[in-house]
Amino acid sequence: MVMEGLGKSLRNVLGRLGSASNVDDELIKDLCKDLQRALLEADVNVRLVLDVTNKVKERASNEPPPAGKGMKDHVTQIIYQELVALVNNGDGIALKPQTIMMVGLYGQGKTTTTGKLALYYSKKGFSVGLIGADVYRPAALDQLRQLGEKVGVEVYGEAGESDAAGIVARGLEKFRGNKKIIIIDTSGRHALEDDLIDEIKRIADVAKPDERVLVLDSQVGQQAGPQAEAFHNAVGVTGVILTKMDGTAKGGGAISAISKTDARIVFIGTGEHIRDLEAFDANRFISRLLGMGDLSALVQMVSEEIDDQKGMEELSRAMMTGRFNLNDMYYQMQAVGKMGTLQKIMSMIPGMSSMEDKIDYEASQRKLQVFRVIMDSMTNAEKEDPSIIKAKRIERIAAGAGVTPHDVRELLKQYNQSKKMMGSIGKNRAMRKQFMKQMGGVDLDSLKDLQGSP
Ligand SMILES: Nc1nc2c(ncn2[C@@H]2O[C@H](COP(=O)(O)OP(=O)(O)OP(=O)(O)O)[C@@H](O)[C@H]2O)c(=O)[nH]1
Ligand SMILES: [Mg+2]
Repeated sequence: MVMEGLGKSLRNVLGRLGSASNVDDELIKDLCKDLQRALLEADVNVRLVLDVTNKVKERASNEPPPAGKGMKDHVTQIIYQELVALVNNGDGIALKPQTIMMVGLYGQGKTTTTGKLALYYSKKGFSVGLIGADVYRPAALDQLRQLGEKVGVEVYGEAGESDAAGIVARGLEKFRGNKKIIIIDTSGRHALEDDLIDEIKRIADVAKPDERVLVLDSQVGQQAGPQAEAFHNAVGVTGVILTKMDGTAKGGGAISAISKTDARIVFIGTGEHIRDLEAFDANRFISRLLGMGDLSALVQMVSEEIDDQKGMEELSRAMMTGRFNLNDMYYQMQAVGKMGTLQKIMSMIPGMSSMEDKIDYEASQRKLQVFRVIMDSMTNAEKEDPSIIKAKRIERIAAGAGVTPHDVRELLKQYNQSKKMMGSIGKNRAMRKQFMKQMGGVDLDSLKDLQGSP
């Protein structure tokens, strides 16, 4: 499979770089050749391939590595960044009223993804209407109706009708004015056939959809390029959704698809369930493509932005041993405050993404700011041993920080809860998760593990 091949050959390129004894122009030239071969084999457009390798060459010879970073890490980072740039082809689908038309071959996941998108937009507060324009497969309308029922959105369809464009015209008439988002599910075929192309052209003419989304199974390798091109020529593909990213496929075919359409990847499907849809994230995608094996290198690269290694170690020690004072908590909060960095790291870790969605970064950020101000009004002795903080001290601290005594008590309460959990954290995974949630959702513990890996 081509995308497996792509991931593998890209991993080989990085592996070669990693094991080289020194990095010179010769090696970079060789690596770029390998990189070109890997991308060309994955059917990536020649122009794009040359763009990538020229940039890698140019940056590797002109940009000095940042202080403290070796040439290997530097070049790894450049290659990684240029691959991210290659797939980072624009923003996701806008959160505004619009009509979205799904296209793609048989079984790629159009109907399922239509349901997922319906849920996505409903959750964002939009009214959604679905139009079933698959007149080819008899059960298609039922499948869509079931999905509509699950999500709680209206579905327009005409069982037995064979004129897809007619259905769409009538569906639009019904939904226009009362649905903000209209999504049209269309038929697939085993192969690109003229009648399919004609049909989706006619539908596009009638619907004038804002987005024409190509749904592509991430298992599709070599054929992804020509498939995408044919759909693009017919309706002008504006976005790609990659499905079945939960499987073994790593989605290399997508690179060919976007290079043929100039469209951006907007979402990925990560399972059969209606919730299994993730906004596309170029960093995450490339780290997936490169495989978990290279994760430590990537994290290494980003973790350099968390400068206070020692503080991190102290904190981990505190967490493991249960000796945990307010200074530790303060440090922890500071680390959490570096949200940009932490978010970036999390985005690179396959599997962390679902967790990331559950974190209310803004709320924890606000809370942290208040806590920070309060701690700045405490003496060192108080931070070392918060148990000495009684009513009088609480009043003084509150006055110093310009907050109410209640806020100070909140902080102490949180501290006490955290401390109580500390003892169990080293041993118990569920506890660790709970703690993480309480502290604003960041698993510093596992970060530390990652940082510690070679
Ligand atoms: N594991 C996994 N399965 C998926 C995903 N998306 C779709 N599927 C499954 O893929 C199969 C085909 O999905 P459909 O949505 O019916 O595909 P389609 O493109 O509408 O197919 P036709 O209407 O026949 O052209 C179904 O069994 C889905 O459950 C995904 O992201 N992950
Ligand atoms: Mg379908």
